Amino acid sequence: MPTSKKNPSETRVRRAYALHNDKPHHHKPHDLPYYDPDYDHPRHYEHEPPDNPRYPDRRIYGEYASKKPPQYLPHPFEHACFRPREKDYKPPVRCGDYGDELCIRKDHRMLTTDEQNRFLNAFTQINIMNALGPLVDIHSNAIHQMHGNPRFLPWHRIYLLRMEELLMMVDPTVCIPYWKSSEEQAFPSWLLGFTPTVNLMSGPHTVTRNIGMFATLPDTTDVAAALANGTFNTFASALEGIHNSGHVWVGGSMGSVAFAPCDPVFWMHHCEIDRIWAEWQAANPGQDPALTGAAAIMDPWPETEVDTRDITALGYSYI
Ligand SMILES: [Cu+2]
Repeated sequence: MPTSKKNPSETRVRRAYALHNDKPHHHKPHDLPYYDPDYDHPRHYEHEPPDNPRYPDRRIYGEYASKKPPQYLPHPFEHACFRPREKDYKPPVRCGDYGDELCIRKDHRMLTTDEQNRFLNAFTQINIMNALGPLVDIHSNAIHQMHGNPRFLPWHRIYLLRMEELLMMVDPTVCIPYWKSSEEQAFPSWLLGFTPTVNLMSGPHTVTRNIGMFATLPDTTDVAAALANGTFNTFASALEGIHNSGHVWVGGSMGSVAFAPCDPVFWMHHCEIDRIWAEWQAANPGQDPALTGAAAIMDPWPETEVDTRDITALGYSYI
């Protein structure tokens, strides 16, 4: 592999190392300060996600989980939570495990104040335990080929599920609500003051927004037009376009692939995209993405495209 086409994460590690050494560092001769894209010799991406010894939970991080988790370093949840005495325990809040709870995903406008608070509290908890950052980092890794092709919908279906499982480890009553932006034409007001800082591989990122500055929000006519498509590829590409505009409409972190999942509205936006897909699936039985071989595996997780077809089998529903 030519040294000028290094994996970006290697560069990041070297940069972090240089900072850590606190010595002046210089560009090495092979670290050119410019880069001309060359389509005949595309960038080489590592096929193995980085080994991350801090996150041994394979259920959530898939191939990103440590291959050899050190004995002395338990999962963040295993030692981050105090436990009350048995006689003081108040179900259902618990920590470190989740079972087979079925999630009923609701329109965020149907949530009670208590449900809104539980969602934001669980989001905050997984964030301060540094369990959210590595999930966001998975989204910044282009090797998963999750945008601009038929993997878009099935891949994000599993991604949402992993997030929901993480939230449910803190509070099993929490499900990801959906944001029907085409109908509302407004940002969920209860999220406006919530701009968390998330620790990513690239460093801490604080959520910003630039609502309505750089795009208009697709409306119900756009969604109806997407739903009218009779084949998966025409439907999914129309829906991905609507989804892209929603990202840009929120702006700030949501406008960037690497940072978008730091904003809780990312999950509510994708929940709505997933809900629209489920609605289309019910109306177009048997129309599945044509994915085979490696493209049919929703890496870094083991689920295949076939596993993503039935949301009830995945353990959730929409009302
Ligand atoms: Cu995405």
